[in-house]
Amino acid sequence: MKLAYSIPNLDELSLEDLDRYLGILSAIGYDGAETSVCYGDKVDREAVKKLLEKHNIKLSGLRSGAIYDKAGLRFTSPDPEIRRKAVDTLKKLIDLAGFFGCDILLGRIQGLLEPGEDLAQAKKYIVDCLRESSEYAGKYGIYIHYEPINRFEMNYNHTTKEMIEFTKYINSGINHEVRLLMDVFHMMLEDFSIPGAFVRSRELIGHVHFADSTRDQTRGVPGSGVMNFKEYIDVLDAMGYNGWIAMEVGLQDPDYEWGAKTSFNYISTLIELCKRAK
Ligand code: LER
Ligand code: MN
Repeated sequence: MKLAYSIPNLDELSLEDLDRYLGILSAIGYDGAETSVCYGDKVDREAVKKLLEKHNIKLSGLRSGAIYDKAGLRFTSPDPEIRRKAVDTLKKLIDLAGFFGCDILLGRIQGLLEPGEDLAQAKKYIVDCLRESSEYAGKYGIYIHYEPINRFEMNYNHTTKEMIEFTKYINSGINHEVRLLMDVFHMMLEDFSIPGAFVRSRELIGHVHFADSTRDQTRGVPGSGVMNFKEYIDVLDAMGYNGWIAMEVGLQDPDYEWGAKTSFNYISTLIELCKRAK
């Protein structure tokens, strides 16, 4: 399992600040940094690549939520123009991810359902948009990881069980499968049990987010709340999961370095203890 920590949105970070964040994470011992981008074609990919190589840090994935939160584009829009723009903007992000050889993390771009919109029709739109996008990602050999999101941040597609079913249906019509992004913060709010949700996701799990239950949507540092990370790590290990675990924790400076260090020390210790358990 590889550990990553969040950095601010790549297309809003100066190269100096990116250099600083990557230096902090590299010094702590992280394998990766996770970030969000709205317009993939606006990122100076060569300069970013140089800084990643300088600090020996990989991108664990590119989050796509800003395409909805910043550009206001969504898969569920009744307006075909908006859906087309959402997919085309995502494809530019996939081009960037393909350049870095990292995957795409996706959830919010499906968009909140507006009053009066029909969920069944909205899900049909999502199927078309995601199938087209996943096949496009296949060109680069990278994957889209689709995230179940809790009821306070999205108004449908909440539980692991319903998202396994929905993702299997999406995959039934394409060659390059969509995978699942399992985020313990959402699982805590929506699933019967987190270990059970992980085990059920085993055929589709492709990426994991860790954060603790405290604080608001900025999410708490692992160890600061009620989450049992020892159990989650052991279940992931038992499932043979060896992908990314990205800490999706608040980015407030000046706590940033403290949060990154505390998270790394806590989670990497549990991973080591799990490895050594007979
Ligand atoms: C993104 O990974 C996430 O967990 C939530 O912020 C989605 O709304
Ligand atoms: Mn998440």
